[in-house]
Amino acid sequence: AHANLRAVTSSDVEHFTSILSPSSVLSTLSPVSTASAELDSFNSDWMGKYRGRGNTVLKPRSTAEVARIVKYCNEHRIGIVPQGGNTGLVGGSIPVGAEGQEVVLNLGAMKDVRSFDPNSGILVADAGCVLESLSTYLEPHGYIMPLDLGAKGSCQIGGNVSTNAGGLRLLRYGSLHGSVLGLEVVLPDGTVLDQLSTLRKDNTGYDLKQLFIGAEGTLGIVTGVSILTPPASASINNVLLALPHFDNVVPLYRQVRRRLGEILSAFEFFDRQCYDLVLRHGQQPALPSDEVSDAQAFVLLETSGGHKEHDEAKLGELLEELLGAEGDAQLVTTGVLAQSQEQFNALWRLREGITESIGREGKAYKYDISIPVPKFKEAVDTVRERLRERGVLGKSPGGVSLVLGYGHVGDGNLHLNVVADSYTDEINDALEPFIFEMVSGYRGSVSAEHGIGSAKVDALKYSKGDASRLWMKKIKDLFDPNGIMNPGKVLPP
Ligand code: FAD
Ligand code: 2HG
Ligand code: ZN
Repeated sequence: AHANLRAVTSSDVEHFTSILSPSSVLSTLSPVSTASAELDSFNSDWMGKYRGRGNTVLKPRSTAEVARIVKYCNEHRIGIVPQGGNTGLVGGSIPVGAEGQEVVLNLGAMKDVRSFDPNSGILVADAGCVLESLSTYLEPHGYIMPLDLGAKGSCQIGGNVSTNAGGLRLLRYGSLHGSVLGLEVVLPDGTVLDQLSTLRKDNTGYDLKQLFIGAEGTLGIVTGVSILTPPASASINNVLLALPHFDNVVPLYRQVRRRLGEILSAFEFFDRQCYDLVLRHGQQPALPSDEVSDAQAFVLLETSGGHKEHDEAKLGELLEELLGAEGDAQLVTTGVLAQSQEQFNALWRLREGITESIGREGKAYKYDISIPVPKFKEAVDTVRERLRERGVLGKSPGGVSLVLGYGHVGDGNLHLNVVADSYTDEINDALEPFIFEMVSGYRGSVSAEHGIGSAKVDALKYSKGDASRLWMKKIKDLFDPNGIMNPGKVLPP
């Protein structure tokens, strides 16, 4: 329970119905009396790991409505959990307090594009716009979103900003700290902070909006986003390469960067187990199985450039060089260059489908860490060995079936996933703080992109020292002195 907060009552629900339209309030309490099953999807996360006990969900339709809710909750010491597409992987979008101590404030009903300037590529949108719908909106204008992730069909731009989502294009278009130009945020006292700038350059004092990028809903509610979108490339290709072992990934990355230069737009890696897993869950093999029987690692690279012949010539030379190499110089066993839009999509599905396949396979213990790329395999092997020593690897029932490694090579971000049939203390204790200590030993980060949420609160100290955590807490207290905003997330109490 959160000591500073009280539970929502019928009289609060009555108030919410008076300030919002009737369909915007879901509550098990009177006068609304929604069946509790209808609240299930708002109280459970994408992985099925966290279960909240919120009794009230509010779906405001405007910034003014958000401000009214927040002001009331602040005055009455009711917690608020901002929720976007609920695809987060660290239990950040689910209430963790006692029953009814937090309302879920779901942004899904705020989904309009506010403006788009086809000259500058600057898009201003409501926080609840689904990422994929923004891509679809931009398509006829010849622009794309600067970020792309497997959850695009459900995650919202406000959620992306709040988690500082990375994804598959970061290598090319950089992080949201660069592409977000402005934000509109409802602060914990109900003030609307209008920083919805559409300027490329603005050096007038502290850049407050940066604080909300990656704040995971602990400092305020993002209601609008201004973002710089890049022009769509005329020519896009992708290639899947099979590697005999992981050690070749780094030299391959160097060679690919040298050869492809400015047209490289993604360089993603996944290990053998990931490849077999996605095939088991319905993806089509991209390469004949006898040709990849010895492959221990796969790399998916993408190019986006302005000139078809130029790009294809560059790619052709690279593939010739890679596939023609012999002896020690031979970094890849085989590879395939997509020949059609269908094949292009199918290659991407092999990579993007990993998270979903893991979800179908079992329960995942997820670690999204930044460590030096040459250490990716060592880290995965070390964790597997640890689980073996603890007697939980392969144990049935209740044991670990898979330890997988994949991720964004260009960003130094490894996704280390441990898959088991259930979430148990035994497995958790074998993994934590072991993995965090390992990451700290590499001078890495315990979260490269998914954030801290409720899952990694105890791990924060492995990446942020005493002084950093102290100043983070001061910032939190300054914005949210009553501790109503996403309580129990990011910072230890
Ligand atoms: P939610 O899950 O609803 O919320 C996430 C956090 O942000 C919570 O703490 C919540 O309180 C807060 N929040 C949400 N909206 C707001 C708002 N408007 N104002 C203030 N706070 C808010 N992440 C990556 O970084 N890279 C990836 O490649 C990637 N791939 C994924 C693939 C799959 C299949 C899945 C399921 C997830 C993936 N994720 C990835 C994680 C997740 O999708 C991202 O973190 C995403 O940005 C979350 O957006 P959302 O709208 O679903 O937010
Ligand atoms: C990805 O890169 C996502 O696919 C999800 O960040 C990673 O599921 C995961 O651990
Ligand atoms: Zn990722």
